[in-house]
Amino acid sequence: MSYSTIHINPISPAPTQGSVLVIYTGGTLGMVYETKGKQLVPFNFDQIFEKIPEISRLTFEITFLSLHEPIDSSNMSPAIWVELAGIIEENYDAYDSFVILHGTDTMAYTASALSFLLENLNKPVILTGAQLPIGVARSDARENFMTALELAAATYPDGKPIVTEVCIYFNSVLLRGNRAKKKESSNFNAFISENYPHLANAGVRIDYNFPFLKLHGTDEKFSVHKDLDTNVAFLKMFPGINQSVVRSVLKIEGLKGLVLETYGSGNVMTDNWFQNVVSEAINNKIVIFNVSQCYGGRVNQGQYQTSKFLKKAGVISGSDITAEAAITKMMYVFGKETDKGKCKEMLAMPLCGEMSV
Ligand code: ASN
Repeated sequence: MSYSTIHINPISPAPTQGSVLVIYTGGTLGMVYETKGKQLVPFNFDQIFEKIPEISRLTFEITFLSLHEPIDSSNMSPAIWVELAGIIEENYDAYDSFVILHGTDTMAYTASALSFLLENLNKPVILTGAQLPIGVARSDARENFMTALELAAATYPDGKPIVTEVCIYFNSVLLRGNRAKKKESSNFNAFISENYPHLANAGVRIDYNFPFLKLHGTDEKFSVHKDLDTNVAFLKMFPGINQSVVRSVLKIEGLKGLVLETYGSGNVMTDNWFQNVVSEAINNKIVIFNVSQCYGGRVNQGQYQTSKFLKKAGVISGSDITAEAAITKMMYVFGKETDKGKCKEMLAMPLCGEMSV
C-alpha cells in the first residue's frame, strides 16, 4: 500500500516540542456529502488541513500520513490493524506520539486490537474522529482533533509522555482504548467506558486522572505482533435462542474461539441441550469466553445457578472486558499461541489493562 505525507512545521515563535505522526484512515471526520449518490463518502486527507488551519499554530511538528484509500470504518479489517501497527513500528523512533483519525463505528475494535498488537508501548497512540464531517459548521471534528493532538504531545517536566497507551479521545474525554464502547450515533458523546474511569477530562484545562493512567513501562523493547487469527465468533444469548442456532455456530469449520455474550453477571439458560452443546464444544477444543451483554459490572461465574455449569465446563470468565476487546483479544491470543492451555491462561488475565481480575 502507498501513502501520501504532508509535513506541517509550526509557525509559532515558541520552540517546537516533540513530533506527532497523524495517520488518517477515513471516517466521518473526513467525509463529504456526495450529492449524486446522496451519501457520505471519505475524501482525500490533504483537504483536512485546509479545513483546520489553526493546526499550524501548535508548537509541535505534525506529519500527516494517509491510507491510500480512506475508508468508512465499517470496512475496517484485521489486515488494516496489522498495517496500522506496522506504520507505528516503522515510525516508532522517529516520532514522539501518534494520532489515528478513524471512523467511530469500529474505533473501539481498532483501539482494542492495537492495544494488543503494540507490545511494550511507551508512547501515546490516540484515536479520534467525529460525528459530523469537518466541513460542516457544527462539526465536532475540530475540537476532537486539536485536543487529541495536545494530549498526544503532553509530557511530564522530564520530557516523558503522560499517555503511554492506546486511547480514544472523543467529546472531552480520554478513554483507555480497550475499555471504550461506541454507545451513541446521533449525539456527540459517542463513547463510554463503564468499567474503567476516564483517563482525562478536557475542559478549560486538561485534567488527567493520574492514578488510572498506565505507568511508563519497563525498558522492555517495543515490538509489534502481526498475526491475528480470525477463527473466532460471537454468540449473543437471547430468550428463545434455539438449538440449531447454537449448534451451527459451534460447528463452524476451523472455529477456535467463541465470545459468548451472556446476561448480567455471566448467566445463561440451563436447558440440558444447551449445557451439552457447550460441553461438547469445549471437549472439541473450542475456547469459550464469557462476556456480559451489560456495559457495566462483571462476569462472576457461579454467583447464580445459571452460570455455575459454565465454570464447571471450563468456560473462561471475561470479567469486565468489553465485547470489542474480547473478540480482538481472542484474535491476538490465537495468533500468538498454539497451545490451547496457554491461550486460556492469556484470556483469563489482563494483558494490557483490558479487564480487571
Ligand atoms: N460510518 C462512520 C465511520 O465509522 C461513522 C463516523 O465516523 N461517525 O466511518
